[in-house]
Amino acid sequence: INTAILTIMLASSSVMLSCKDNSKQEKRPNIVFIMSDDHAYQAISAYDNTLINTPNIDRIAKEGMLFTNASVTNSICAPSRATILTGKHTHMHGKVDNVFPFDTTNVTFPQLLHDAGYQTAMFGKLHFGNNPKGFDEFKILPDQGDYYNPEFITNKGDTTIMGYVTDIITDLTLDWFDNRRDEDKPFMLFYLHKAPHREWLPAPRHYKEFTKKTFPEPATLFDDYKGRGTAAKEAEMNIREHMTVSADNKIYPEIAKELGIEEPSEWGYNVFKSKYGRFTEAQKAEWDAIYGPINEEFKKQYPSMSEEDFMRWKYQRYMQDYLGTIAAVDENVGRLMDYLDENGLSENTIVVYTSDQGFYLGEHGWFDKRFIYDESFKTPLLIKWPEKIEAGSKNNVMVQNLDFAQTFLEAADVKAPADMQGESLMPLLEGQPEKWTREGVYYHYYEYPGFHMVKRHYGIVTEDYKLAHFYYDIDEWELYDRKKDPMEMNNVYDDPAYEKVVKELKEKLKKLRLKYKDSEELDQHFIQKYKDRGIIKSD
Ligand code: SGN
Ligand code: CA
Repeated sequence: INTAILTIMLASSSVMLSCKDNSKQEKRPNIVFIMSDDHAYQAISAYDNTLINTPNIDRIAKEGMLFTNASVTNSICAPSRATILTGKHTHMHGKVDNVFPFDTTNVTFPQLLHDAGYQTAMFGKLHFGNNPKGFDEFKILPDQGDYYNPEFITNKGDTTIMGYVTDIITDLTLDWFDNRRDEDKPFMLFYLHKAPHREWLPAPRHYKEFTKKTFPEPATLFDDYKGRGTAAKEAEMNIREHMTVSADNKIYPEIAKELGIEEPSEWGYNVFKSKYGRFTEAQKAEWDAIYGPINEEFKKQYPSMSEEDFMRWKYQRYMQDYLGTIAAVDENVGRLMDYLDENGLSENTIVVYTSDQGFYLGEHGWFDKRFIYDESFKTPLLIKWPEKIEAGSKNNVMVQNLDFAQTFLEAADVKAPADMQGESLMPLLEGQPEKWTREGVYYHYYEYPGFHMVKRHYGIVTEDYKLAHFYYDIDEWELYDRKKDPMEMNNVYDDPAYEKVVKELKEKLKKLRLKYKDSEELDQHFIQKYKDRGIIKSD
């Protein structure tokens, strides 16, 4: 009898416990983490409406908070994503570049949320080299993925889905909401766009519209890099010199060859052919109807184009396609936001919109990213959470992608591991910026030699200054006065007027390196890996 009573008591207490747990869990917020790939803040109208209107992305800021000073710790795809997941600088989680695989023994915040009872799902582009851990469900693009008729890796095998990637990622997400979301649990959803990553293929409904537009040129489109160091001069990301006329500007390889245009490499032609080769006959016909006449017009004009005209033409082609892909991202973010509203999910859901880094839209004559300079260092960040964040608020403090993990863990009432290196954004979200004490942030870029040839560098960024050390095959320092020279045109490192500033910042940088456990030895360790791989020849 005693055993029977005990069993009943135990059973009922566990029912009570689980009821209690459920009511507690219901209060924990859902998290929707929206990230696009290479989405420059200059191309979100909540920041600047010169280039494009993004009413749906802007809704997140209107109903929440716009961060004007958010940045990444290493401006490149996979390292940024690994930092977001682990809450650590790239030298600590080890994924310092797009080259080497992510070490899956790292603890990521989705694993911790999953252990704490969250339902977890990921749809879209992860770009990691391996599958994410801690997810109940994922459907991710292999590597960079494709814009048209993309393949997906899922936890139930691989599949190809016909159509346009940005629409498909949203369809997959809404299908999960409708059919597999567990209403008894809070959820953590990663909704990750491939767009607007290079080679910028918009959906037909948008290329029809955007190829007719003309965009204002940035003031520094014809930058000659005179006021900068060797790294800016030697980087291979100038629109005129390094952007391909075929893959990037969508000139058919036959026409480019006929005109005698020398591509930076055969690569441009091959990428064009492989992307165009994915189209169905109907997609090809729609494409040709719009891009065919652009090609014909270019054929007529190119022979008499000056170098300047060519730069201008390439910039316009670049913007038309890049921004065209963003139009689809914005529409689809709207679909998701509407779904949350219509299903009573908006109130207790944190919605984040960000990118894996910033991007150059012709500033300094560039495309791509990687540098500590503002357009690539900064990243868009908009957060909405009606329960906590005052609608329409703005925040100017220096936050980083390093801070997401601890923020989400705190929001979910889960203790963050002691070795995470960010800071929870909770005080900022709750309108208590005085609790935020960070004075400067640390940055370190590694992928050199590699695509676009941006040299290895690390540095410190404060509200007023930016100090960077470019190393490995050079030893150069750069200092920018962010207030007086917001476009970062003049390196004032050797200017005697800044002697004191240099001294102080070097001291602060040294302290940050120590705090985050970065060092000369680690710099050498990551160079050695390139030697072992044969990317760098051993001396
Ligand atoms: C590709 C791009 C590069 C880009 C890297 C890294 N070329 O190699 O322009 O810098 O990816 O991008 S592409 O035309 O082949 O796409 S990242 O976002 O994945 O880091
Ligand atoms: Ca990216």
